[in-house]
Amino acid sequence: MPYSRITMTHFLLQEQRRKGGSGSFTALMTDIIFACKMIAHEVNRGALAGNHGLAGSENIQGEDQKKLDVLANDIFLHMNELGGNYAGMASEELEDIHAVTGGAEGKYLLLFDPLDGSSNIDINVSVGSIFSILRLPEGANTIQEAAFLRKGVEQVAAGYALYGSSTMMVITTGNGVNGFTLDNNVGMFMLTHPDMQIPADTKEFAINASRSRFWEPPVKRYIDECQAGKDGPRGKDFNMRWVASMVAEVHRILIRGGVFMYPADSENMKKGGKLRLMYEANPMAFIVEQAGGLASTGRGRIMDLPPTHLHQRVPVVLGSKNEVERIDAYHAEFDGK
Ligand code: AFP
Repeated sequence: MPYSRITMTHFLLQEQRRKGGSGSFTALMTDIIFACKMIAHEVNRGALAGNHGLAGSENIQGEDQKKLDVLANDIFLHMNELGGNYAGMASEELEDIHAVTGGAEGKYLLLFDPLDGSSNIDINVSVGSIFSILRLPEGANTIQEAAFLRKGVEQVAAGYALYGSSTMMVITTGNGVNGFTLDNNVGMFMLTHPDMQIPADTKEFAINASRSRFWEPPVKRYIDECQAGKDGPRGKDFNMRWVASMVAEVHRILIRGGVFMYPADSENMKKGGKLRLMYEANPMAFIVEQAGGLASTGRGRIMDLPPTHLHQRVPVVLGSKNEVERIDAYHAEFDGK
């Protein structure tokens, strides 16, 4: 059989040629690919490199930073600054935006969560990096937070790297979703999962059930009905998964369907929810929608939300279309709409 593997770089070049563009996606992604490979290497070396454990600091969210959170953030900032494609960056681990000064003048903004699911690092369970790319607004010559505060529908590309049993990158540039697996021997991501599609129906849900006492009635109703199985109103048995790593949950949903929920509840409502809009919910919503799924707060499309601040939190319900529509309908019914 003739050799037919396609590297991510070649895939992006082909995409760009199809669109008649100048190859900018390739340039935008190159440094992110480098960063993800280096983070994968550090995650993989784990305790051998002394990479496990706490860094002894807190991030802007008041969460204890792990050594690898800090290292992954430094790698992302450094690699993407070198390439000169970005005018500014924003990260889960940084309170303020990071304006890129000196060198080439970038035309894009990069938002990222350098190591999502980091409570899993020390126990050797999957973690990941999430990123979102926006075009710099016309005429913006000083980079301020306001330049980043744009709706998810304005993203030009988004993706994640999953550091699991193999390292994968899954990306969208608004023309479907494609997955690439890192071949460690040659150091390149190869197209292994072309045109990923989320089935519209599922028998699997993911939610942190330890929070059930805080849930709103529509969430409780949905989960109760799933748990009632064959004899309940859904007439079928459901399975439950919770990895506590959004990247791993979204990846599972892209491979075999499912619904993932981190709703606003009576305990986190004041903060707006748990997950962050700009560098978790929006990029994942873009990917999920491009794969035929839906991403909602339960009360509206995530990518239509006008952001108010960089570290804004939102409720998240995403995955198989028919399930997300059902959960939205339960919220609308509860709200009397
Ligand atoms: P960490 O990166 O702080 O571990 O948070 C991970 C996360 O943002 C998301 O990836 C998980 O789905 C969710 O939080 C897990 O939250 P619980 O700890 O409440 O299960």
